[in-house]
Amino acid sequence: MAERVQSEIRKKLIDAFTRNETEYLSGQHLADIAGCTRTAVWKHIEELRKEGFEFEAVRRKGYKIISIPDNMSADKITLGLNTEFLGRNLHYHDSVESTQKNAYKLAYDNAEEGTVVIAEEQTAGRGRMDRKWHSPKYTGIWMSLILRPKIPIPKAPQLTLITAVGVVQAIEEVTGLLPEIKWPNDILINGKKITGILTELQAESDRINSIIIGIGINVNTGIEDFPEDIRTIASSLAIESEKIIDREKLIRTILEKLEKLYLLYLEKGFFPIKLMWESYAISIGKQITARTLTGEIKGKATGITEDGVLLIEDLAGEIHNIYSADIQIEG
Ligand code: BT5
Repeated sequence: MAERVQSEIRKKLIDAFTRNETEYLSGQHLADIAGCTRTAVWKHIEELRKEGFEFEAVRRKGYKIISIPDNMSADKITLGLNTEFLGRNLHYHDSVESTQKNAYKLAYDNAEEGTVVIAEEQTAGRGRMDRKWHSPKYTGIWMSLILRPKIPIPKAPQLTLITAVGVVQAIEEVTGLLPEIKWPNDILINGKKITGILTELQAESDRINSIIIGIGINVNTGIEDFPEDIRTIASSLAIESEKIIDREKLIRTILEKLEKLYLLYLEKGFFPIKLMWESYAISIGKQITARTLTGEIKGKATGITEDGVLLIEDLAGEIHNIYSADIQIEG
């Protein structure tokens, strides 16, 4: 709680500085805005300096902001974040093994719902089934979110689809690009993978304790940043739009879209999300091959069920329910 109050104060201060970039703001004025003492204002400014913010301090006039750092910071991300709970408790790291690992620990220690872990780099980023997720420094968004929905365990995969819809909406809004979803967890642009989503559970017997949603987005990644083996299948928002994208703005937009969708889901169930998801899905109506742990199924993807399960109709007209697989689109 105390941490939350401190970060609220800090947000109010940055907000005041960035709205009045050309003016000096007195210590007292800042203290009034932030609802703290002048000593606390001074301490926060020192903390911000350590994060790379630059201020000019002039006796009797106060402080003026000179520059904001290039790398991301929890403060810059949450500045102007318009959510109720998602991302309000935000843990930002320069480098971690995997944000999933940090989020797991936080969830285990009872972190509040909506807690988010973000890192500039992952040294052991993971995909599904322990595959590698390549997460080079300063180029992407590598983040994990903690949610605690009161839903039965079999419905947990729906969270992957909700997340995909939120990420697609946010990418559309921030970049103008039109991404598509490949069931269950890939977001593609021009057929190349931009985003992967990894949904993991902490559960006790039949009760979900928390759902950890990992989102990896190639944002300002250059083609040379990808290892050889994924260069032909992966791309980034910057490559596709030929522009550098503001990562913090994209993170905020994702958190905002996702919170809205999540609340809609808790109130109205999966149906409205299913309709949105289908409007972005590329695999539906196409001939696909689904590789599951038990074998390969070829056929036409006819849709998804209320629970987010993929339906494939094979050549014999038999319908298969696919809970987890890698999909290849044949045409
Ligand atoms: C995924 O797995 O697509 C889920 C990726 C989730 C990553 C996030 S980042 C934040 C959080 N922390 C983590 O440690 N993970 C999550 P899957 O469908 O299994 O796809 C993995 C495959 O994608 C790999 O085998 C590669 O072929 C390919 N791949 C690896 N890195 C990639 C990248 N940066 N961009 C595109 N494709 C990549």
